[in-house]
Amino acid sequence: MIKKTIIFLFTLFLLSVGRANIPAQAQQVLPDTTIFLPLVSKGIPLPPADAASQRITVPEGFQIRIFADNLGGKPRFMTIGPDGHLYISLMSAGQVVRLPDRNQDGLADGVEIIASGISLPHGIEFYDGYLYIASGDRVQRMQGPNPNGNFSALQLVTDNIPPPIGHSSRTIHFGPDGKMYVSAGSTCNICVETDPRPATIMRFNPDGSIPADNPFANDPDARKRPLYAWGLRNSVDFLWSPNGDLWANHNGSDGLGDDLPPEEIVIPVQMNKSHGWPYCFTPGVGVVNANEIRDTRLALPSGFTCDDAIPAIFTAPAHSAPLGMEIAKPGNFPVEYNKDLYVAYHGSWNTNVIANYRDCKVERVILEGGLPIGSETFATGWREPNKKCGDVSTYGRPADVIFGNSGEMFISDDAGGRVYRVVYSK
Ligand SMILES: [Ca+2]
Ligand SMILES: [Ca+2]
Ligand SMILES: [Ca+2]
Repeated sequence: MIKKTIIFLFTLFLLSVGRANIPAQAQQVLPDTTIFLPLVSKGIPLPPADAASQRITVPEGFQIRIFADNLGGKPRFMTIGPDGHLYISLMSAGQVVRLPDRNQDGLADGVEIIASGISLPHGIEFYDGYLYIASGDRVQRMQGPNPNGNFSALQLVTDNIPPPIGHSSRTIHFGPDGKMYVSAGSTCNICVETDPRPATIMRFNPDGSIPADNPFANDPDARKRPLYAWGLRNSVDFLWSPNGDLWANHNGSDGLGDDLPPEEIVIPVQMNKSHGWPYCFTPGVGVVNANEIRDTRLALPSGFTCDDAIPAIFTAPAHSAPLGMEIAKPGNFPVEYNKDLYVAYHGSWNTNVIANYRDCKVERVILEGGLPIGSETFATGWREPNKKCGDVSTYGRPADVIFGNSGEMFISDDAGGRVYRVVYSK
């Protein structure tokens, strides 16, 4: 019986060779875990060793491979579509593309352009039949994908988003309340913004209108109406915790040396509250339980103290530069790994002492009872020894981390132009 099954599976494998052009739907009727028996370990395909597996270190039992290479235009944020395929923004190319793996060999089959001509597309997320795209000064959406994989034309959702001055990435996620949240970083390193929208997380209805329970829903200044939370210098990513809380990261300011301010990795965001910047920051590195302290470069506004700011509950060394992050999904990683938070650190360009050069890596933030209790390096090796991330010798810099439907990890790399796939295969 076992022998028969193996012959059957091997026949399916042979049949599947050379079928790259058959429609996705036809392929989906094939068993999806055992067709590629020769390459499969623990039910998940593992391509042969490559340049990434030779230089990037991951924990024992994990394997990293290049999923897609030669992606121009700074690959940044990723999401998995309702079709199970990976979508990614190519920020400086103005495109959103799909990287399907229809033959399920663990390698992207090609690059399919879904949208183009967008100014600085960054955050992307599917919601209620649409792909939403947050870009420089707007959110747009497209209906789809239809069964042929196609999308409708782009339509404007809202342009009540600050223009891309300074920090230009715009990140979008839909909350458990069915609202659309968009983060926008500051225009400057440290300053008092004149436009109320930079350095905030904004909240909209999915059609771009303003929820009636927003703190400034009826403000005469229309720019204030989407504001949800502020004092967030550059929250490149945010998500909802296992307990349903909104967590954002935040890239701290420059100019206070190699060690200050600590990088705020997990900020439990609260509506209608400041989270510190530009006046205050969370002290300490690691698990913290302390009020924010003064950044004395700016005078406090009247009626505000650092005790009024919501502090981070987990921080990292200054200039670590957290970008995309996601909590693991079950299916592939061992149970002790598959409930933790994984964060792409872009690494530092702005530290001076070699020992303080912050690595470009993927960090595992260990969660217990739904809260961070510590962290460790999960994937490292992109920079050369004693060189800064961003140096010409750097192989790449992680920009986003997401998990696929089988629990495998994808890492985007906006310096190397790649997406990597990490699986546990012991
Ligand atoms: Ca493939
Ligand atoms: Ca803060
Ligand atoms: Ca994310």
